[in-house]
Amino acid sequence: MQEKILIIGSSGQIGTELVIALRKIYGENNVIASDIKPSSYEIMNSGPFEKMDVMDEKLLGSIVKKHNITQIYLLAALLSATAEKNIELGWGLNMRSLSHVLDLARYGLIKKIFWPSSIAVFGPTTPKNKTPQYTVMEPNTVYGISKLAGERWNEYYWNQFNVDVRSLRYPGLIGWKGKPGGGTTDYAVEIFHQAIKNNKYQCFLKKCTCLPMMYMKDAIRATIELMESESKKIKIRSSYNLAGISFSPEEISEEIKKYLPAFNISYKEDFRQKIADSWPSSIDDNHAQKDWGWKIEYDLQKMTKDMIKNLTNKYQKKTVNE
Ligand code: AKB
Repeated sequence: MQEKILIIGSSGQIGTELVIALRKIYGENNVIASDIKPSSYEIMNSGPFEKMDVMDEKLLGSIVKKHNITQIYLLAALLSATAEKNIELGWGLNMRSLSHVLDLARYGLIKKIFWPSSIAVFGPTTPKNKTPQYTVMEPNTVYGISKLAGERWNEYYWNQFNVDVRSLRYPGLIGWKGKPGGGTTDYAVEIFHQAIKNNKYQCFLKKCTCLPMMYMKDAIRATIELMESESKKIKIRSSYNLAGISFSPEEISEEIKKYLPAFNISYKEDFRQKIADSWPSSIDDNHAQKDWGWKIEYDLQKMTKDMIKNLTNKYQKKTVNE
């Protein structure tokens, strides 16, 4: 049977890359992008797009029926920093969107769901280094609380209704195609843009704040590998730890300086420092490795090289076209 995939949140940082990757595998017309606002030029011109607010359960149901959707990747969410500024919307959007999609599977309209969780499910009482899959979880941000609640709902729907839902606890994601929107780890993307454009960057975290991160190419591959694994291999239905690479602003700026020696970083912490301080510094993803064969490819050096190369090209093309 032909899979038909709906990506909710195709204009965001992950959606921008995931839609294109899935269209290459499943065919352009079998991957329907959707968002409240238009997606990238590449997405809008390579396959179907539906304008949709995921809070509108009726509209979601009608789009699922119209396209005979079999799988949903639910990427729409308010991230850690933005959700702290609007706690009602953060909680409402993050929880209601998940419950709408879980119910579509519960009542047999779709077969499989991907839903991203985050390292934000951990909190200040969690062991900071090599944080294990099963540990103390007392998140103290709205985003973290919503992700932990979502994980519990996933497992519940799997146990009670056999809903095939799969999830990853993403670290901070770094890519050159889409920009992140409202997270605490956003600095690790902004730093590349500012280094290439202005040779300087003011970081909103302290120089020694070490956080788990991952290059987008690895994150997209992890997502697709998880979704394409046989169901019996997926032993964890809440969400899998995903380690990535851990570094501080100072360490990434040293790596960038190897390509842009004049680059200068300064530090002025804001409210996001407190969020970062509550998260792990590094993650243990043993279960993902064992259960479905996960293996990371990009380390800090390889990622920095690829980011600088691609972003420099992007900015040069922009200047030529201007
Ligand atoms: C954020 O910073 O809020 C996100 C995340 C780690 O989930 N990038």
